[in-house]
Amino acid sequence: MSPPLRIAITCFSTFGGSGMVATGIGLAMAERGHQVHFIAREPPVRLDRLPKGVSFHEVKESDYPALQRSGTYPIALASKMIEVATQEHLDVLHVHYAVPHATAAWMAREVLGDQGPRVVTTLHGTDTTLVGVHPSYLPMTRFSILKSDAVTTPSAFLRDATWSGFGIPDSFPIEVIANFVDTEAYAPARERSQLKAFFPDLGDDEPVLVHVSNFRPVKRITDVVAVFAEVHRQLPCRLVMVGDGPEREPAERMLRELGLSHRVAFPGKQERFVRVLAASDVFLLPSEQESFGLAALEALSCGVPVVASDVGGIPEVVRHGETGLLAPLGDVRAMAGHVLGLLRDPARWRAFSLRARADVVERFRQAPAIDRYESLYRRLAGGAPRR
Ligand code: GMT
Repeated sequence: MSPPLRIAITCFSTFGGSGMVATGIGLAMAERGHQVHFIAREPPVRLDRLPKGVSFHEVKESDYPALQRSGTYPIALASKMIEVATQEHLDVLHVHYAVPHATAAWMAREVLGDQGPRVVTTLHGTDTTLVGVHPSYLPMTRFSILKSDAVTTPSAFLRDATWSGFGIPDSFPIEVIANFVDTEAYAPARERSQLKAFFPDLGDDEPVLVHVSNFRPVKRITDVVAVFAEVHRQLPCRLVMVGDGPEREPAERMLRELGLSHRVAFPGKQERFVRVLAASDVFLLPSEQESFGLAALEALSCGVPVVASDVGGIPEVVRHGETGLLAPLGDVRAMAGHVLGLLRDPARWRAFSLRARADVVERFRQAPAIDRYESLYRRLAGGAPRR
């Protein structure tokens, strides 16, 4: 039997898909007997327990006044990576989101030399499509990607966008390992009582739309409201908006102006929203950009069809016409038409729901994805050449 690996994982800890994926990988690796060290500013949201084999290393920054707004986090992070790598004899350092994690990993590895761990960088989205290619970050992000011993993306879309956005030749290997979902935790369960907590007067057949995100501009939250308003005009329904962020206020204002506030619930950031999700009828994701769309995957896993914009990696997750329906970016009328087409035809909705669940079980289960990461780690730890 191969010996257990010593793995460190760095990610952003706040409400967001990349931290959830990173945490899922770490916990699954620990279950397989590997030693896992999370290195981050604070424990990732889904790391609410430290099971056997898992430890957390906090990155602390100095509060010295002259350093304020000087962006010293990558230095503090690299220093912590060096400390953990030295103490724990790490085999692999897996960083999620290139800016600034891949750069901190490169710095740490430069200090540690040939004894240092192999670096895996998983790109997640805006680290390629928005932030990483911003002129303020591009040269360092590109360099840090090229210096990683292995690079992965959750979709073919993001792999191709990385090659083109950073001017990296497509001979540079980027492995696509799709994000995954815990299909047991995210399973169909249509308990209407979950929704009545938000809407006590909810009618038995009244449809409920749902959206989950960090409410950043890229999610086009006001399009969620516009789609809902158009559907509601033709078929009374409700909307649950799980999450929080900068676009919540404009969305609430828009709902007040439309006189629809009483039809919409904003439960805020919720870690345990799966039962609300599973009880809802259609998941809305009209994003400007998504490298993958983890929230959509979680909905599909619960058998909830998705109506989304046809951008980025979404078509790799949502099969148009089978598990969900896609429309051009910003085309809220088309999206509303898609929602109505599902809600008005229960047999069609049911066919989408069954196919959604089956497709997720076939393509996005956790175990095969973890197998891919584990064999990548073993390949690197076993002496694959360094970059
Ligand atoms: O890149 C971001 O905007 C943040 C990132 C995150 O931390 O959640 O989201 C990205 O990574 C997720 C997990 O891989 C994907 O499901 C999201 O589609 C992706 N977001 C974008 O591409 C906008």
